[in-house]
Amino acid sequence: MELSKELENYKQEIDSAATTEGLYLIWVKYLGKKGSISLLNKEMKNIPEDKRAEFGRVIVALREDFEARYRKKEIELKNKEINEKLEKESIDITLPPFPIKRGTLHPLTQVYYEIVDIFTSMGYELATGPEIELDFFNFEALNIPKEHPARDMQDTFYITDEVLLRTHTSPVQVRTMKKYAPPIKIIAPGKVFRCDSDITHTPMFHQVEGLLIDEYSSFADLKGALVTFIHRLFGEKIPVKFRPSFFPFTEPSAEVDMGCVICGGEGCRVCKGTGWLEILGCGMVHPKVLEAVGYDSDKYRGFAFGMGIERITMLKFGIDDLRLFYDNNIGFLKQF
Ligand code: 2NM
Repeated sequence: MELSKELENYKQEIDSAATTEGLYLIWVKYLGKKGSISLLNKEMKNIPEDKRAEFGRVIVALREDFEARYRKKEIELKNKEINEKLEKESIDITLPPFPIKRGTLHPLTQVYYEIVDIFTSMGYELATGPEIELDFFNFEALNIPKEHPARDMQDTFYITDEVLLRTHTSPVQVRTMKKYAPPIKIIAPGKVFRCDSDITHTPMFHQVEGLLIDEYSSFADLKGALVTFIHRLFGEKIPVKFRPSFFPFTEPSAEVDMGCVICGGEGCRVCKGTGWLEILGCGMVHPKVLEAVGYDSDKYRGFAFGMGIERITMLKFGIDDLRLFYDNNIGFLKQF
C-alpha cells in the first residue's frame, strides 16, 4: 500500500516543533477537520472493496504513530516551557517584607487617655455633653453674672443671645447635677472654644474638668485627689503647691502649681524663672451653683477642678509651640 510521500513529513515536522503552539498547528494540519490524515477517510469509497480493510489498518496505524509522536513531543515542550517560566519568574522568598509603618496617636490624644485613665482608676465616671450650649449651662448656673468678663463678646463665640460654643466643660457638670442626685463623681473631657487666637491661644482647645459631690467632702479631699493625680501623671517626686485664687463657681478657690519639669525648679524660660508651673484650677463648689441645679446646699458639698490638655501635653513632652498640635505635620507627630 502506497501513501503519498507528503504524508510522511509529519515525523520531521513534529521533531522540529519549537513550541506547544507550533506543535498544535501540526495537529491541525494532519488531524484537524481538513487535515491530510483526516481526509484519508473520505478516500475510502474510491478504494476497491478487497483493499479497504488494509487501507483502514494503514490509516489507523498512521494515526496512532502520529499521536504517539505528538504526545511525546508535547510533554517535552510543556516541560521545557514550564522550566523556562519558573526560571524567569522565580521569587526570592528569603527577601524581607516591606516594613510595616504603624500610625501613632496624636500627643494630645495620648495625654487625654492618660488623664482619663488616672481619674477612672480613682473611681470617677466619664461624662460628656454638647459643644453647642445654652447660656444657662455655660454661665448662668455657674454663678457667672451677666457683667462678668468671661461672658465678654471677645471671649465667647455666640450663635444667638442664648446659644453659644461652650467656653469650658463645666456645663457638662451642671447637666449631670441637674439629672442625677448626689453622690456624683465624674470627669468631663472635651473640646472648648474661646474667641482668642495668638501664639499661645487657639480658638479651640481641650479641657478635662472633674466634679465630686457628696455630704462630707472637704478641701483636704480635693487636695489629696489632685496631688495623687499630678504624681501619677508627672512622677511621685514632683513638688505640688496650692495657691489661693478666684473663680465665680467655687469658694474657696485655688490654683495648683507643680515644680517646673523643664528645669527641675532651677528657673527657666518656661517657668519664667519661678521654678513653678501652673497646671490646674480648683475649689469647693459654690453654694449658688448647688442651688442653681436644685441641690440643698446645706446638705451637699463638693469640689471641682479643671485643666487644659494642651498645656499639660506641652509640659509632658517639652513641646514649646502650641501651633504644632494643629499643623498635621507627620514628621512632628511621629516623634510621640
Ligand atoms: C475649674 C476650676 C475650678 C469647675 C466647677 C464646676 C462646677 F460645675 F461644678 F461648678 N465645674 N468645673 C471648676 C472649678 C473648673 O477650671 C479651671
